[in-house]
Amino acid sequence: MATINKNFRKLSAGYLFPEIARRAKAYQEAHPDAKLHRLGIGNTTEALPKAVLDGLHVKVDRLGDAKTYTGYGDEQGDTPLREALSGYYRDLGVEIAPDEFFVSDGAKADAANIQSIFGSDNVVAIQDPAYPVYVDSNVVSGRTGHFDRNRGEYEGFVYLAGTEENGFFPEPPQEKVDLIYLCSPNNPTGAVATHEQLQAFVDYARKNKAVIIFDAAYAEYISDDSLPRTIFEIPGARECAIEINSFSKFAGFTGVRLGWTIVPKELVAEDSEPGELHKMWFRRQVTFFNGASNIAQAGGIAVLSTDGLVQSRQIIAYYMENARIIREGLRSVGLTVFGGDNAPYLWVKTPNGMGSWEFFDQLLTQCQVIATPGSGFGAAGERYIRVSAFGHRENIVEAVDLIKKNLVISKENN
Ligand code: PL4
Repeated sequence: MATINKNFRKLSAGYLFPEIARRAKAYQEAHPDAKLHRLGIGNTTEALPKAVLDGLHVKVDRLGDAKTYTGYGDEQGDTPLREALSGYYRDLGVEIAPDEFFVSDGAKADAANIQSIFGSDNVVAIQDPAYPVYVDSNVVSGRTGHFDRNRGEYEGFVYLAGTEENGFFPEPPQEKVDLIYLCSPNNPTGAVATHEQLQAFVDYARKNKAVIIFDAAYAEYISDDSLPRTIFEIPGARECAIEINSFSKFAGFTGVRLGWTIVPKELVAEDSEPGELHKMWFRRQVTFFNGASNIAQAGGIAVLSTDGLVQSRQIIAYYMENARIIREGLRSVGLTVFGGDNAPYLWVKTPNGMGSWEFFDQLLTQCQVIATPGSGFGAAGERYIRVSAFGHRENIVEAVDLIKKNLVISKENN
């Protein structure tokens, strides 16, 4: 008799993004003439630049000739791409050996799967609010008790709240935890950790033999050179951190699909030797994953070329100009806005202490603008919404104009 993984029953609600899509669809069906402005899901919209397209085309052509055709590659990624990634980190002032990179088909799957190399009794600390994958993957793997609806939290997790008071980047936990998920630049708040803030986590992790899982999917959006773009800029991080990153937002690969994870050879857990976790992730990937698409990997190499970097960064600058337009527009109607300086997300306080979903509905019905309710990222996200800066400029400008024109904010309590 088969039984189910009952941890799935613990999951608090439907996955956030399909729920947003469901509500948007219902509104569209009820208002077929309405033009919706989608600033919800962080989805890239601008065309790939020439240098990257050229890299993709060359690989496609090579697949069309038996003399240059290639089938399965190494599960951990093609060596030229891992060498190019190593060069990219060298330019950031950090040495990572090519064989410490594990190329993937994107950061989401790695963020969900990485917990599988750790014990099921590990205590997990999560930034709150956070990208839902960190939470849900650990719930399904049995590292929590039930979801407490009153508190909006799972029993057993240690939540590290990002609040206005701490600039949306928390301090390390007071108690002993084993795994710590950090995301900087942060989804959803747009906050970026300083060297000092990350150093405090690295010091904590080394002292407690904890491991930091660091999601740097938006690192390329940092324009302030005083801020760290990788956790490996922090002394001691090689012993205690794994970094997950992606070409999705870096280079518009949300549909192409390509990412990477760095597991340094010095990384240790309480009961492991240096090198063991690195070998375990290798073993996990070669067993359960068959490698990223070779076309996508050729595209990744093109992104990391001199022209590819220049052209990809021009597109990032375009999205960051969107962020500036959104920030100024929302502030002009009296909303309190955070983020959007070194990240493509703006974290907006709901007016009059309104609930996140309530404000989501107000933006949808009054302005035909779709944002993401902050509560979907955790209890600390309640009374905020996230606005994504991805989108065509004309759509962004139109959305901001609609908000300026149609959003009704009661002035009394705001
Ligand atoms: C919508 C912090 C977006 N259906 O594209 P990937 O897999 O390389 O990257 C996923 C990812 C990883 N880490 C962080 C992220 O923010 C994301 C993408 N997040 C968003 O709007 O929050 C896209 C979400 C997608 C999903 O469920 O991830």
